[in-house]
Amino acid sequence: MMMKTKILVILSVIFAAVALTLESGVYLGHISAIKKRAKELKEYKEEEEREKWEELVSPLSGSYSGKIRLTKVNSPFQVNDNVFFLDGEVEIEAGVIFYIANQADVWFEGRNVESALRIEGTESLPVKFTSSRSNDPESGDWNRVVIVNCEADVNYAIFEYAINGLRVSSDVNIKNSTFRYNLSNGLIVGESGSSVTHSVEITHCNISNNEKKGLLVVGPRSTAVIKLNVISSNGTAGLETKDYDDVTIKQNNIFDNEEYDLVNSSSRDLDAPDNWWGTTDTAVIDNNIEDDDEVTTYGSVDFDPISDSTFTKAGLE
Ligand SMILES: [Ca+2]
Ligand SMILES: [Ca+2]
Repeated sequence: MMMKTKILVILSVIFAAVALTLESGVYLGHISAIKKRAKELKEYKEEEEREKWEELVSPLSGSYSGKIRLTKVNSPFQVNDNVFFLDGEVEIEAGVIFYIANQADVWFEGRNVESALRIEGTESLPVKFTSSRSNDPESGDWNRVVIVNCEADVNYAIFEYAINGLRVSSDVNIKNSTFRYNLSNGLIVGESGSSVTHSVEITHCNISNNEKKGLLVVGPRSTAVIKLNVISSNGTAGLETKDYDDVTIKQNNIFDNEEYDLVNSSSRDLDAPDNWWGTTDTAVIDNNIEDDDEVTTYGSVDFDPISDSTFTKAGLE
């Protein structure tokens, strides 16, 4: 190759390299501008999203709808009369406390649109629904929490000193929650006469010291999974199944309830295998279960096989 051509080739390579460097610089500049813009857009959207949520302050009264957030900073919330959260989304932060008075109700309900509720308690900061007489609370001080037509996730919540702690007629997942010191029942699943189908999961809960039933399943269209709970020291029954489509009762510790551990007041036979009943004496277990032996119109309960020891994983995680 001639010297002149060589130089030309070298020069054109250098030019190309310089051009490429410049171009990639411009290109990188473009990328970072796009990234910056995307970040701004994301922040703007997040801000806009935040603005759409309404943060409530105490006292609560009347009805609220839309996107509602109850924060620990604004807690505790005084409830003096019935409060309704309707047609929207509700988020309740860990550590929020509701002081409820005068036999008031707290409703979470979708009336015109399906609603959603998230109770986001933690082990150290549960969400508490309790009596406004915090120094001297008594069972029955307030009425109940109701969740109806409202998909709900309930984690680490406490329902205490009500008439009925909680009634649910929705697709609800209840975990790590405590139902105690209620005048009537701790937790009611379903609604008699309802034709709406819903499924309820109750796991890792402590249901104890309620004066009537710890847990009552009355919904004719309910599918309920009741697993790894501790159900003890309730009055008339630890657990009563009255009406249901499908109920699974498994790996619970159900013991030391005053009158009966389990009542099957449905005419259908019930399977409740693999639970700990506080004893391995099957005659004693059957005596503590009110079924066809005690009331001829009731279905029987097949509790075989029984667990021969307590489920250590049952109760709060
Ligand atoms: Ca029996
Ligand atoms: Ca029996």
